[in-house]
Amino acid sequence: MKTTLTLNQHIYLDQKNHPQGTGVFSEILSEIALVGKIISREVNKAGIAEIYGLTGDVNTSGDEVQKLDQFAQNTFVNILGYSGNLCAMASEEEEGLIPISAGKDLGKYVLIFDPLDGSSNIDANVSIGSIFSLYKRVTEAGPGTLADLLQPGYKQAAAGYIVYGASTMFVYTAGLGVYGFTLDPSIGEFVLTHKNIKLPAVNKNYSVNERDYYSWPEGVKTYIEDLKKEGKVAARYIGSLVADIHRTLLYGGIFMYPATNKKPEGKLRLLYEGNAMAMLMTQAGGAASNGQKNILEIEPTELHQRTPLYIGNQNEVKKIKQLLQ
Ligand code: P6P
Repeated sequence: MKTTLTLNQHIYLDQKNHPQGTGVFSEILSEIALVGKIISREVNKAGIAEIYGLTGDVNTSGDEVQKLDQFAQNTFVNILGYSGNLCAMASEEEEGLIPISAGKDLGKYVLIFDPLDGSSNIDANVSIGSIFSLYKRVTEAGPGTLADLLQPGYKQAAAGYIVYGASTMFVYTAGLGVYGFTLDPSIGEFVLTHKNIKLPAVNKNYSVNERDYYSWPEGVKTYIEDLKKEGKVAARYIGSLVADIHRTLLYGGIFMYPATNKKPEGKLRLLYEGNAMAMLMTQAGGAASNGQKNILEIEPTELHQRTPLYIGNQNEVKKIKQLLQ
């Protein structure tokens, strides 16, 4: 009989690779998994519970806030802010640093997250996701500061996403490979289904919103036109980052959100979209660039800064960088 390894078992086994570990890191990952289960339950019953639709608010990105967005945001803050393992948080849904409530212990980690990315797709029942990046604090003690949050992606202690689709999956890396766990609703546990994910070498799909074609840099136009002339690589674009990255990770290919003359820094955010996806893809044998440099080496200057993103198969990212020079 096939042994079932749950996410919590995997996390605690993985903890043995970090002898100096105190178990806090494992606890945080388990708390994020709990957040994922709670959001999954709401996403999967949104239609029935009539919580589709808008709250009437607009977030820092200028996106209309969906009811599920707000629910996801509150779930992250309440669960991760409770345990005393963090000293600060940051989210797409909040303009500034999210402090840990007074009276709670202040931990040695910070968490940056997009609680529900792609939420504009909710009403069409398209896969959406939560994205997270975990860092060790850089300041000595006391409440976390912006310095603890504005760290380059290569300093991530862990990164991952939860994709709410045909099934709910928790995909993460702690720097020793990428692991995927599928939620088994019958036992309420994430179970290991994708061990040590490696990006397939073949460039199977290209994924970009071609609406922007005439605003792209010339190098991107050339790259896409060459693929079309070959006619071997399928175009796949969902418009939900977690879904597009998940497919790229499992099937191979390239995802891009280029800078355009209307969006000179692209659309996607470095801290809670680019960095996590870049760590995952790199750990899976791929690459991630802003067109000039490795995403993970960008020194952030503000929480919501945007970055162009070219991510996926190493050779394809390299080709695009050369065409953009
Ligand atoms: P566009 C969703 O709104 C999102 O933030 C990402 O999930 C997705 O990759 C991107 O925007 C899609 O943007 O301009 O193609 O609709």
